[in-house]
Formats: sequence, structure tokens, C-alpha cells
Amino acid sequence: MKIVSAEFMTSIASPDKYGEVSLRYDCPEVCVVGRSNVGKSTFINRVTGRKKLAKASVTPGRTRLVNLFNLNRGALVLVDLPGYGYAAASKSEKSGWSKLIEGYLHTSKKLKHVFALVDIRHEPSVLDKQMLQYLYAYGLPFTVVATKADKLSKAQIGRAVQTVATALTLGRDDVVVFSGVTGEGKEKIEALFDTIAAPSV
Ligand SMILES: Nc1nc2c(ncn2[C@@H]2O[C@H](COP(=O)(O)OP(=O)(O)OP(=O)(O)O)[C@@H](O)[C@H]2O)c(=O)[nH]1
Ligand SMILES: [Mg+2]
Repeated sequence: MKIVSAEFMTSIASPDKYGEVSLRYDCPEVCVVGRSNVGKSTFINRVTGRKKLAKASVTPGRTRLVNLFNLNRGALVLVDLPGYGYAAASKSEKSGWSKLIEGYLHTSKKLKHVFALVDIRHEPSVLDKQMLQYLYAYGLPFTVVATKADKLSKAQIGRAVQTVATALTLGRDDVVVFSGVTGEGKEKIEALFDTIAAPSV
């Protein structure tokens, strides 16, 4: 499913607000998780073809709220989450954000798929592994997206995908190579949207 329209819906600052907001729509929801600065907002902008839809920034910790976007006029709701592991954040900020992220993942009844972003240049961190454990534990289907692929050569990408897959005990084919700069991997995400927005009966 190509995204032909994408609109900002609302921002949520605490998990208990989510229930009320989610009553406003009936469609499935997908979300984007990952370390702070990994490229979640950029991923959303690229996939929707709207350069400034989600606020991307060189400063880590830019997204501090749960932001909801309406895709293709009610076909899908896409959720941008704050990143985890932002080193410069205070302890109370960190615990507030993780409560917000986990609270959302755990409360959402419409969440059908999680895009778990990792930086293709680095071995997944302990926090990345914990996030995947969490998704397994809650039975949330997910896809690992290795982003910033434009920063590596073809040969380096091959090795990097193997490193990511091994660290996360996945197969190479389970990792989608993505770039917010070139748009590589966008079609694979669109194909996943098809299966999520219109599940076969
Ligand atoms: N070269 C390159 N840069 C990227 C890519 N994706 C993101 N970036 C850059 O990485 C930085 C962080 O991107 P964001 O999209 O704001 O990251 P985020 O995960 O939303 O960050 P938080 O909201 O702070 O958690 C920005 O400077 C982006 O331009 C990519 O695919 N390629
Ligand atoms: Mg962001």
C-alpha cells in the first residue's frame, strides 16, 4: 500500500490518554520503536513521502511524545514514539519515557505491527535486545528495520545485516535494509502495510 495521504492526528503525553484517543478510529495501528536518534521520525517521513510530517532532528531525544498519524484517510494509524537510551536525559526523564513507550505498547489494542529500528552500522544494543524481548513477551508482531543504509557500501551492508540478524537471533531475510535518504526498503514497508491494513480472512 503506497501512502497517498498522511495527516498528523494528535500527540499523547501519558499512556492513560491513549484509550480515549483510540476510540476515535477503527483501523489497525502500527508503530515505530528504536534508540533515540536511530531515525524513527525520518523513517515515517520517507514512508509517507512527507518530509516534515514527523519532526526529525540531529539532537537526540527530539520526539518526546507519542505522535499519531492518519494514513490513507483511515486505512492505518502510524505512531511515532520517543526513542530509548538517550544518554543525556535525566533519570526521571528516562523513566518517564520508558513508561510512556511501554505503557503505549501494552495498552494499545489496535496495535498490529511494530517496526523496530536499528542503526545498520552498529551491533544492536542491550536496549534493542530488551525491546525485542518485550515484543516477543507481549506477542506483538514486528519487523526489524536496519536504517541509515546509505552510510555503508553494498559489501558493508551484507556484513552488517548478518551482524544485526545474528545479534537479534533472526534470519538475514527478516531484516529490512532501509535508508531515509535514498528510500531503499520503502517498497518492503509498503508491502507490509498491505498485509496489516487488509488482513486476509
Ligand atoms: N544518512 C542518513 N541519516 C539519517 C537516516 N535516518 C535518520 N537520519 C538522521 O539521523 C538523525 C536522527 O533522525 P530522527 O529521524 O530524528 O531520529 P529519531 O529516531 O526520530 O530520534 P528521536 O526522536 O530523538 O528518538 C537526523 O539527523 C536524521 O537526518 C538515514 O536513513 N540516513
Ligand atoms: Mg523522532
